[in-house]
Amino acid sequence: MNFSRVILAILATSPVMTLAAETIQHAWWKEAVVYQVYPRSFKDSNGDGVGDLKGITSKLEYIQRLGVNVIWLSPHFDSPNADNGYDIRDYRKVMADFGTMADFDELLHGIKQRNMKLILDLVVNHTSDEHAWFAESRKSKDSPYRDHYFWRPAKDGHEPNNWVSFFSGSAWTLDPATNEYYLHLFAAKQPDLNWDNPKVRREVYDLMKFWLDKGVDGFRMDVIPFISKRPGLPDLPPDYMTRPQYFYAMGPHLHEYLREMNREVLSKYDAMTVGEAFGVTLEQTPSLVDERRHELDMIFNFDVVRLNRDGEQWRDWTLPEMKAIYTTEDKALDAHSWNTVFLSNHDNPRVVSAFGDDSAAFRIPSAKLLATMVLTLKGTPFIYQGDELGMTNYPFTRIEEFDDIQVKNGWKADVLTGKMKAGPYLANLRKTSRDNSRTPMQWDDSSSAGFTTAATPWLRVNPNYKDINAARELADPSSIYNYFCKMVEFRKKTPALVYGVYEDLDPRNAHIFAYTRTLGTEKYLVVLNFSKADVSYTLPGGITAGELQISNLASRESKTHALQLKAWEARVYRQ
Ligand code: TEU
Repeated sequence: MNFSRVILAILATSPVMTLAAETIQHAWWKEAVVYQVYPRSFKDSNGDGVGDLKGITSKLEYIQRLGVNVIWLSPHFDSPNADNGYDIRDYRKVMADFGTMADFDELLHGIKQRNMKLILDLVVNHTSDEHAWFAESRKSKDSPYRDHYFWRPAKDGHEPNNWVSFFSGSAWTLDPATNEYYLHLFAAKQPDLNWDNPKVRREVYDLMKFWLDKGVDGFRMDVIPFISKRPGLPDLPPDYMTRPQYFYAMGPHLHEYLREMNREVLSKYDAMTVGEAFGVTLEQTPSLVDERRHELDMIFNFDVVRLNRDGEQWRDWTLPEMKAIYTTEDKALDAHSWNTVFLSNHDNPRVVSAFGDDSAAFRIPSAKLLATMVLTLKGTPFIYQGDELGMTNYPFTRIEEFDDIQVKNGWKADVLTGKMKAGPYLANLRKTSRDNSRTPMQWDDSSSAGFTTAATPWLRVNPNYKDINAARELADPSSIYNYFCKMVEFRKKTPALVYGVYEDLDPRNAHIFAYTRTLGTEKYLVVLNFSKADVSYTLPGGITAGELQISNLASRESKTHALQLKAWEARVYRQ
């Protein structure tokens, strides 16, 4: 549908202009709904237990039916898989486990044929230690590639500084070949690239062009705020030791490098960019996404998705805290900036387990409520594979069941050293581990949930696959999947849900999230009951609910100011 025309028509007839026509900057990526595919876990086509590109191609119809129009593909590049592809050995090659370049071309073709777009994962803060640049770099102190990375001699017989890795321990590893340390903010097999070296930046711009020239539509940029390091690599101040991301991010040349990347590459294509902004505060966000600065289109802010975490420890979150973040985000971003909305990804637990209620009684309504929220808030929605089915966290009980390097390193550093007890450590992982979202997609009730014909998939299938799977949900009109389809469709045909002004009507209410989205005379009211109790709710400010458009529990209540909401009920009204 042509939003521009609809919006101009609405504004032309609008007596009260809540949003002036000139403040709306249209863009396809603002109107998009993005679906993240984690290739390792999506669909295995050749029976080796690992998902692959042909598998994704075979499921494009499933994705298209959902109504999403952009696919974000987690890394599919050649990699030794120390961190499941976030350690790249060759940026121009497809990971052998996932197939060939011909398979990639076929996937891209299939996506385009269905009028969808594809964005890739640009992981350029670091490479694999098996990348040819690093292999050269480590050979000698005067290697022409030495300065592609950060090499430093020992300081008083120790690491060059006190920086910590996100995957436990020091961010420095001593390399015997030259007896110097190299920097890695993540695993030792993920050395950080030195962006202050113009040759590195040129290499990155070239590889971006390589994929854009193939026809991809943009990038999700992995930990992009970390690319500019603080000069002299000063020690982490003590209060940053448990949240080093805020020290590593936003280095002095970040804006300069992003603008250069934009000028040299992105401005020449109709591409979308979304930066993974780990360590970026809300106050800093506009400096990255204000369109007049020509840096990024939008970023992922982690305040909501990590609301349930204190460092790496699970904490119980409250609804007023969540609402306050959405309001602060909204206020921080003006008409020149755009936001994202997401509650999960491959680094976080399942959305229904983390923010809903995955018990048998409430899994379905709470998953639908969360879908309603993500698809009616302001910002481009990102949906992680399997969340459209209400897939849940995995019932991990033993350390051997995990695959993630973050878990394995953490176990060695914290449990095997006696710093933490195994029981509570596992209990925390059960709620927070990244592997919760990486278990294979549940396609049907055959063995391994139809993900693979191999005897053992690379990561265990959630035992609940007989109940929770795509085949079952496609056939059931009242399923989470079909509700998602309906919500995506509703958002796509409703400009107010994309561009409308956001207002939280009741910020302090501990159970109800009630907000409006207004564009000209078009206004929608969203009411979400975030509790397992039924709630009688009087709308604040004398508001009366209008015509009911969507309900996750087949409610019929309309035109009233006193709502009888069931547990986890979600409704959308047209005012
Ligand atoms: O993640 C960035 C990041 O810093 C965190 O989300 C991190 O994964 C971890 O959860 C910190 O506690 C990106 C990728 O999304 C992630 O999969 C990679 O492992 C990481 O970068 C390194 O490339």
